[in-house]
Amino acid sequence: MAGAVRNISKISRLLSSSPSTQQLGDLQRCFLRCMSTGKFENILVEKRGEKKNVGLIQLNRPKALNALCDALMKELGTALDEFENDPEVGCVVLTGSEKAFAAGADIKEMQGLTFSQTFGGGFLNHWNRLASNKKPVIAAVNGFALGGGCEVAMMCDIIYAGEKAKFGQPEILLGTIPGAGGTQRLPRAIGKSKAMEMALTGDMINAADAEKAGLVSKVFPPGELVDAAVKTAEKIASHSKLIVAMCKESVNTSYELTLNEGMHFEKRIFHATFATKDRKEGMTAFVEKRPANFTDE
Ligand code: CO8
Repeated sequence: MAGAVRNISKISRLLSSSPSTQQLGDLQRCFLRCMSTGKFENILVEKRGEKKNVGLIQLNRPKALNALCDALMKELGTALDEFENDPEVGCVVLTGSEKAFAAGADIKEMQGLTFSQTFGGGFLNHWNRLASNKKPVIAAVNGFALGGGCEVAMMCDIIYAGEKAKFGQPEILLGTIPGAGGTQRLPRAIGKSKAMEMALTGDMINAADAEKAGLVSKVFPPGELVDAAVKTAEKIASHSKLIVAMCKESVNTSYELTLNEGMHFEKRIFHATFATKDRKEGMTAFVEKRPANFTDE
């Protein structure tokens, strides 16, 4: 509610002057934030990019460093569903604030829970929603990505980091262990020794080390991070959504299968692209020396 009031005051301020083009852009952004603040309590949602083909989700619990409470994760699922069903959107960017992408699952929510409540109640099972998104998701990580925050970033397809980002799995310091991929996706991303070091000590690594280890693909100055992620997302969104989904599925399958099985799967998907209009259009456009006009069919 406070966020909505802040946004409404900003809109009134801008309208009472004669807004420049840049201010009009601010105005539009503010309006979108205002709309999404009305709908969601813990995230901000808008569409970005020249063609508005990028869905941007910003985690927005600043006082709790974007701790991933149950309500936030449910809202994230809803926002992802909406972008998944929006034919305009071809890629999603997930970000937080400059101080924190997310400082983990909400410790205050977990503090009083018992084994029977977590095991019996399937505690936080819905966190998997992000990992099963069909459209690609880019994590733009500024500040802390700790525990569940690091795990959420790793559920995304690409991670870009701000120079001051810090990644860690500090659950061991709380007397527990990672529960959403920290012991599974992290070793696959950075190797056993580094993952084991992080999980067993609880120590954080900085953006430069995360890039060196292969956890993140690029590092940017904090203020440029989200725009850079949106730019990459626009590029992905300009391709056939159908083929992008097939490509994403094929890369992700490499985590599940042996090399032989994976090669077989890839070949089947490659052959399947020949059943699409977009494969024909892409190759015809190349031969005719013109840009491809994909229709996602
Ligand atoms: N949960 C709840 N609240 C949090 C969390 C969190 N994870 N992190 C920070 N906060 C709150 C603090 O309590 C504080 O609130 P208040 O002002 O009301 O006291 C506010 O955010 C600001 O935090 P700090 O004052 O601590 O800020 P600092 O800048 O001093 O420190 C740190 C920043 C280093 C990030 C520090 O806050 C910290 O260590 N946070 C906890 C990090 C952590 O341990 N994360 C792992 C949590 S466990 C987890 O993620 C398991 C995931 C399992 C998923 C399973 C899915 C199936």
